[in-house]
Amino acid sequence: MRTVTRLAGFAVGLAAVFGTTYGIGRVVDRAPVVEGRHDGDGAHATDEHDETSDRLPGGLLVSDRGYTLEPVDAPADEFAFRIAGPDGQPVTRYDVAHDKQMHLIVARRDLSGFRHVHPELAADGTWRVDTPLAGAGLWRAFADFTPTGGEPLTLGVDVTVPGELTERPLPAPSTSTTVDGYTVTLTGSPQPGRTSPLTLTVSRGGQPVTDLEPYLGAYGHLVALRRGDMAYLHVHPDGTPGDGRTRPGPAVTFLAEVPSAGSYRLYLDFRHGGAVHTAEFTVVAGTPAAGTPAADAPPTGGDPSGPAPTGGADHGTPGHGHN
Ligand SMILES: [Cu+2]
Repeated sequence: MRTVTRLAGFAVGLAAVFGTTYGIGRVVDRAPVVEGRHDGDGAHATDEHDETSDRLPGGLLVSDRGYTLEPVDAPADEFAFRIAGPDGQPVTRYDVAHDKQMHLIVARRDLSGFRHVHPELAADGTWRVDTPLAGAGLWRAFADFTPTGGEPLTLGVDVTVPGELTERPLPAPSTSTTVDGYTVTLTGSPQPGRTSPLTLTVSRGGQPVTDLEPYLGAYGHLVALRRGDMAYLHVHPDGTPGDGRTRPGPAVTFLAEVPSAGSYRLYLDFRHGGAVHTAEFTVVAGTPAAGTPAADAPPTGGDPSGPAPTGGADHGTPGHGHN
């Protein structure tokens, strides 16, 4: 009984927060920069908004800048899609980025089941890959590519795999994880609105791994997905193999830009021993650095989901009266 009541209250709180933040603030503010809604020539542009900085994070849109991600019917053991270009025709020419013309990332909406694969392009513009969707659930598929003559894009589409749905809770934030016998530790704390270095350090059996193998043009490839909407963040490696300063481990540094406070799931792909391994972390962006006063947040401890929604929760604060 009590749980039900509390959940109901939580849902109402969320609705209120989203109504305010997204309904009024974000959507209206950002709508003018979503390409395709205006077929004008920029007459609507305002001087106050720099188009680049105003763009949404990647992966939230199925269609952006005239390009649309279109899933294609495929056998059950295959995933296939096309990218339709501004002329409505499938795009067949792509630039290589991070060693590939197309990066396909899939994850369930609960941020479990992450896979990063590289489909094959057919002459008619259809991309195909052995199905990366591992089991039932609500999946998001991200196509990360650069059409020749265009700019880099990440489009996202929902894909449902029927079956019994099991919601997996987001693992608690952690700075260390293990995968395939490797231990990976994370240092650095992403801060909203600025470029933050994140360093991942790989060891095995207590020994630092100093012979990581290049993978996708770097000693690691990092993807970050935001909890709540699966915004897909571009994270750039700091340095490339052979540049004279970047070592093949044990530390790999990335530069991450997170658009907001909140929880993110990080997925580090690294190659060692001829195989690609994926280490996963939950991080909370906007966590004050050590020594910084934590605003007026009470020391509740234990809620890994980040700052509580504000506005309405501060009853009882001295001096906060009602009219
Ligand atoms: Cu890739």
